[in-house]
Amino acid sequence: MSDTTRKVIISCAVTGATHVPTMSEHLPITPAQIRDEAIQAAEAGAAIIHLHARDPNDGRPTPNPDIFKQFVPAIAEATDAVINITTGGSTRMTLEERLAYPLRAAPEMCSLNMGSMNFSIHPLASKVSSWRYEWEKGYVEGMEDMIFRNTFKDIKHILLELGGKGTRFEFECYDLGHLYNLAHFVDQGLIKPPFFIQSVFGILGGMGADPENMTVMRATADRLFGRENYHFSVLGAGRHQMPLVTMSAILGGNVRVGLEDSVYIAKGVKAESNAQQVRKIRRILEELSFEIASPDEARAMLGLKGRDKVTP
Ligand code: KMH
Ligand code: ZN
Repeated sequence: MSDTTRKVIISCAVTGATHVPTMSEHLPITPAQIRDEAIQAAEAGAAIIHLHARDPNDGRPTPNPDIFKQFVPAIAEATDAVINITTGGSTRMTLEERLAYPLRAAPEMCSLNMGSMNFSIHPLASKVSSWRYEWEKGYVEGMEDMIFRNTFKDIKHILLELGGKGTRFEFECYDLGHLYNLAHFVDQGLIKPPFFIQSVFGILGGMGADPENMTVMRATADRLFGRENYHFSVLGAGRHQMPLVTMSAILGGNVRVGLEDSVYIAKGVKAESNAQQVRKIRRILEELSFEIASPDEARAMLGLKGRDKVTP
C-alpha cells in the first residue's frame, strides 16, 4: 500500500568536483556563485543542499575550509535548508583533506561513500577541443587512473568522527555491494536508522543507469534494512538525471538534482542554473500529485540534529 501522506525530499548538489568549468559556463565556481546558486535552489524547493568547494581563481576542486567558510554560513543564514557537506571531495584528495571542513563544521548532514571504486569521466576529455583552464585536461584525463578510496577503515573513521558530532549521512551507494557494506556497519552498531540511501546511477565505475538496476537496489535495501528503516533517494548522472529521479519518486523514493550530477536541463540543452533543475523536477513531481518536503519535514524524516546545533 503506497504511503499517500509521504512527501518527497528534493536534494540539490550545486557544483561537485567531477565536472570542470569548460563543461558548463553555468557551473558555479566562486564562493559567491556557489552561495547564490544554493540559495536559489533552496528557494525553488530543495530541502537539502549538497556542497563542494572550488578555487575561485580557476574552479579547481578544493577541500580548503577557508573557502567553504566563504559560502556555507551565508547559505545557512539565508535559508532553512539542510546543509550537506561532501566527505567525498575529489578522487585526488586525501581522506584528511576531505574531512577538514566537515570535522570543523559538524553539519547536520554529510555525504558518505560506501565503497572504494573507479570513478571517472575521462572519456569526455576527447570531446573537448579547448579547455578554459590549464588544469582541466589533466584532471579529467587523469581520472582514468584514479581510485576513489573509501576503505572500510575510512568509512568507520568518518562514522565515528563525524557521527560522534551528531552529523548524519547521505549514504552514497554506486553499486549493489555498497548496500551490503552499509549493512555491515549497521550490524556493527555504527549506524542507526533511519538511513538516507542515495543510490547513484550512471557514473563510470558504478552501476549503469538502467531502470532495472533501481528495482534491484530498492528490493535489496528492503531486504537488508526493512522499508521502515530507510529513505531511498536517487541521483542520475548526466542525461539520466530526470528520468531516474522521477522513477525514484514513483518507487516511493526521494530525488537529487544539481549541476554536480548533470549540466543539462534537457537533451542537448545546458541547464542555466541549479534552481532550473529543481523547478523542473518539482513540476514533474507535483504533476504526479507528489508533495514536496520542506527542510524541517526532511529533518524529521531523517532524524537530523537541527540547524541550531550547527556552527558552519
Ligand atoms: N566527486 C566524487 C569523487 C560526495 O560528494 O561524497 C565524490 C562525490 C560524492 O562528489
Ligand atoms: Zn558530491
